[in-house]
Parts: sequence; structure tokens; C-alpha cells
Amino acid sequence: MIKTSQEAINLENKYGAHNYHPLPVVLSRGEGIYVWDVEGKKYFDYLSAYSAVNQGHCHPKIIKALEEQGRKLTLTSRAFYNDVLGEYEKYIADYFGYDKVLPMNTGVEGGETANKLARKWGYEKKGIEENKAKIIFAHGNFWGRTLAAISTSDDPLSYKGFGPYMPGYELIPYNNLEALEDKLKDKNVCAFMVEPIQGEAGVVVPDEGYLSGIRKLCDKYNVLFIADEVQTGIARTGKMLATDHEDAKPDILILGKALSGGVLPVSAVLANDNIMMCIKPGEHGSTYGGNPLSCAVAKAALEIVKDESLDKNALEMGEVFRNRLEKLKSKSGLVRLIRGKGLLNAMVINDSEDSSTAWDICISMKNNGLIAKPTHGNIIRFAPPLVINEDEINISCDIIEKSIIEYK
Ligand code: IF1
Repeated sequence: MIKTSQEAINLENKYGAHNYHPLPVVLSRGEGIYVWDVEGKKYFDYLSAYSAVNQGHCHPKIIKALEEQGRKLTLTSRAFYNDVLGEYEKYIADYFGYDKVLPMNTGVEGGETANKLARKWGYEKKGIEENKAKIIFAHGNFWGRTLAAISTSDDPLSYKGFGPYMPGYELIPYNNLEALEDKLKDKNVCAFMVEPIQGEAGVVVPDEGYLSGIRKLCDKYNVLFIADEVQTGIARTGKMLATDHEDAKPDILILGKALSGGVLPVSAVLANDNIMMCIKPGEHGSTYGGNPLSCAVAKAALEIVKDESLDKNALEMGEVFRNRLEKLKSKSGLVRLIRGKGLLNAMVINDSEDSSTAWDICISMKNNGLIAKPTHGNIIRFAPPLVINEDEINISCDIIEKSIIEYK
């Protein structure tokens, strides 16, 4: 049993791969918007596990679903039917307005599934020559750590040293419809996969009209619009989906993270029959994909988003948050800009990308009772659970303000 934070850190250093550089805080309890460290210190959680804990830590309704199903049937594999999957599939397909869902586990498995679906559709429905299908991505994209996902990355931290890379991918600038139209004229292009707001790139919000422009161009050139809503979905940006901010319904929708409220890995790919039925029995799968425990947890997590109007709350609290931090710009030369939508926001620090300023500010916020983490060097992402209220936003902004103003 871990008694001190240092003990936990030492164990992770000695026995765990060093594939992360965590903030020096050791969490041992979570409830709603708060987490506590081993010594019992309380923090506002402003990362929400990269937007997986939108419903708040250990939401009682999700934990109840986990316990009840966990005592009954957790995993059958898809070799057999079970009495939970079909009901969940209907629930989530109706919830987002698609014919069908293909259930997976992690976000990147959702992305891989979407890529396979798009290629298969390209060959069977668009008539692209076998092995010639191309998928277009935007510079700054991030959709996970598999070899395909790093093959589309232009961030050396993601791809360097892991080659050779998956062919059939091309990159264009984000938020640029002319560049997109240019690429879509290529008959071998089967899809354009994009985040409606780029998360890891530092909460990059595209111009109004970008998403609906993608929709129109994909219709014009018979190309599938794949929306990676693993981070922006499930009410994070103030709408159920970030693509709901415009007339931009994707052909393939990828969900993950908060689909399970941070309780266990659940992802999903949604599409209509003309696309989904291109994958035949035995052509794709996963041991845990669609397991009864995940279905019960995900259904509860989705019900909460509607019951507690988390999209509306994220929209309103996001306004309060950005208004507060905008004021900070005039009080401190450290804050270059604030950007975001709903409760997916970021602060760009007035220092170079490779400076330690953003990290140092996160350390000082931690000492003041709020945990957040820089994405790239000089950008701090702020993404609290969507259940946060106005008083809690103001108290946490006091902490952010204090940490920035005191920073020397
Ligand atoms: C890490 C951040 C990184 C994602 C989008 C798919 C996935 C992710 C838009 C894959 C995952 C996680 C991965 C985690 C840190 C975090 C992250 F953007 F959220 F901050 F890295 F960029 N699409 N994002 O953001 O989902 O397979 O992880 O379930 O790898 O360090 P996953």
C-alpha cells in the first residue's frame, strides 16, 4: 500500500516504462471535478484525463452500471451474442443518428477502424483501384500512437524512430478549404479524416464555415468525411459533437474517451449502411470490442450527458472561463492568447515553444490546488469535467490568475 507520493513516483520510475513525463503529483481519489493526492491534498482537475472524464470522476450512475453488469457478465467475445450489445448498439446509433455502430475499445482503434472502413468503401463503392486508396489528414493531427496513426503525423515526437511508415496518407494545412479541394480532385482519395478542433496541436479552433465547407467538398468529390471526435465529442465543446456547431454531419464518426466517462476504454465508429456494410463477417474485430461491461458503462455515460445537459453547461461555463482569462491578458504579459470552444480551452504563453514557462506555471498551479498540463511547450490546455458550476469556475480562475500573476 502506497504511503507517500514519493514512494509511488519511485516505483513508477523503477518498474514502469518512461514513456511519459508526468507532473509531480500522485493522485489517489477522484470525485466530480476534484482529485486528491496521496497526502490528501485536493485539486481542481483541469485535464479530465484528456477529456475522458467529462461526466466527472467516479460518477455514481456509471459506477452503479459498472457494478451491476460486473456481477452479471463482463465479456463473451463476439463469437457469441449477448443480451446487452444489441440494446446498446440501438441506443448509440439512434443517439447520434446513424444506421450502425462498430464498437471498439481505445480511440486509436476507432481511428484504425474508420481508416479500414473508408478504404474498403473506396474499393467497393467508389471503384478505386486495389491498394491505391488515399486518406487525407491535416498538419497537426493527432489520433493516437499506432503505426498507422504516427504515419499521418508531422510531429517528430510522435513518429521519429518508428519507421517505416504506412503508405496511402497525404497531409494538407488545417483550416484550409482550398488545399482540401485540391486534394479531393484526386480520384484515389477515399476520405478526409480531421479533428473538428485540434486537441494536441494546442486547441486549434478552425474558422467558422470550415466544417460545413468540408461537408460540401466531400459531397462534391464523393469522398468520406471522417470526424475524429474522440476528444471534442460527448459535449466537450458545448454541443453534443463539435461538428454540431455547423451543418457538417460526418460520414464516419469516431468517439472514445468520455464515451465511458473515464471508467474503462470504450470507443465507437458510427456510419450508415452504405459504408458500414462494406466490412463483412470476419474482416474486422476485437476481443473486448462491444463487451457487455463496456456497453452498460457507455450507455450510462451517454444518459448522463443528456440528463445533466452537459453540452449546455459546457457552452455557458466555457464563456465564463474565457471571459475571466481574457481579463488576465491585461494583467500579465505572460498570457499571449486564450482560445477554445465550450470547456476545451487553452492558454498560449508568451514564451518560446521550447521554454519551460508553461510547465513551471503548471507546477505553480498545482501548488495552488489546480492540475493542468502543457500540450506543446508554450500552450496550457484547460479542460475541467463538464459538471463544473460557475462558482467553481471562478474559484479555479482565481487560482490560475494567482499562479500567473505571481509567476516570476
Ligand atoms: C497519449 C490529447 C494526446 C485524441 C484524438 C484519438 C486519440 C486521442 C483527437 C487516441 C488521444 C490522448 C492520448 C494520450 C494523450 C492524449 C492526447 F490530445 F488528448 F492530449 F496525446 F494528444 N483522437 N489522445 O486526442 O485515443 O487511443 O489514446 O484512446 O497518447 O499521450 P486513445
